[in-house]
Amino acid sequence: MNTATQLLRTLRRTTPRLARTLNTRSGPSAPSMLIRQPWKTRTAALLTAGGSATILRAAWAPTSKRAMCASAAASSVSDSIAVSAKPAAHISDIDILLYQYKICPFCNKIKAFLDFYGLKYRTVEVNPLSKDEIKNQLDTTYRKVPICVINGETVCDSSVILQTLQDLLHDRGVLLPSHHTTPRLLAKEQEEQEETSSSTSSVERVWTEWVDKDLAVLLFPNITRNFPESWQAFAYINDVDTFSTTQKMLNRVLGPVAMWAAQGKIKKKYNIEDERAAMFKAVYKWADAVEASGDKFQGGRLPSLADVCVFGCLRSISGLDTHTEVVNDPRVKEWYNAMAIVVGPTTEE
Ligand SMILES: N[C@@H](CCC(=O)N[C@@H](CS)C(=O)NCC(=O)O)C(=O)O
Repeated sequence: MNTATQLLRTLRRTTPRLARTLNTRSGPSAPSMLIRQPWKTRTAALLTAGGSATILRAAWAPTSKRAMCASAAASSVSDSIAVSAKPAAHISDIDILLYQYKICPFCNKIKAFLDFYGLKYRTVEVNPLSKDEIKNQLDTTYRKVPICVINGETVCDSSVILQTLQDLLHDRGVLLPSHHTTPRLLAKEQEEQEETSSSTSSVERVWTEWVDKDLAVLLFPNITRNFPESWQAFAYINDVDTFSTTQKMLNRVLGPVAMWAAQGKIKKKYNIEDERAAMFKAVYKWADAVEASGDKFQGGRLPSLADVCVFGCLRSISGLDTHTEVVNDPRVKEWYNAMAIVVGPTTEE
């Protein structure tokens, strides 16, 4: 049974109202026509329709949202309509709470994955100075973010969180096959790897590791090159409703100072001389990989897991000057904008 059939069955079982709507819809209206296709094909077909696409989250969105999206699409002057199906948007039995720093690349990698699949989640903004939220609310000695509480289980480290989420989505039949890089498959892959030197998923794994080890670590020194930049990077603190005025004031002042002071140490640790040159070298390495695919994404017509991770990593510094510079680079812009469409805005609640 293919993924689309499985999904449709699950959907019919779990959301009878939507099932009735789908079953009784007469004629080949766009959503009903699309929902019968594998979401993979559907998204790809629409993504490659070209032009400035409008996202119509019709297939998996609740009725009111569907109506809203449909009218937005209808009033759009764009030359094509892309339906970005969110294959996991109907899954409500996975409870996800993400402990994060808003500008943490590892946290944003997870958020991009959740947004791509349409999984709903809540976030807890961690006070970077005290880390009280982790200390008071979680039973762990781990003191970094992201930490994710998934169905009551505390999972630390972005790569472990990602694997846990992949497993959960795989079990529900909604994970893109190319996004399945869990250890369960790794053993098999390793066998295959002995036969073929570059399987798709081993390439995927190399890139996802590259995001953590190369790209993510380059962002920090690039957003803290001087005090004004560090100040800008900590501006988000003002918008954290859960922080008291004192917490905001302390973080607003001490945060940028600490970040600026740490910049040199980080550069030394990772052997970075010219952070701007190093970041663009990394970003262009990625642009080369996208170009080599001959399509919109590194994964081809559909984003690979690496596409999602790189995008999340870069989105972490949204609103900062470095972000503007990177995403407006002619070698990055088209890919980034296409990713922004497929990942969509955050489904954070
Ligand atoms: N390997 C970890 C790295 C996480 C990490 O380094 N997070 C940083 C924030 S971007 C952190 O929490 N650093 C400790 C601190 O702020 O004290 C992962 O992938 O989750």
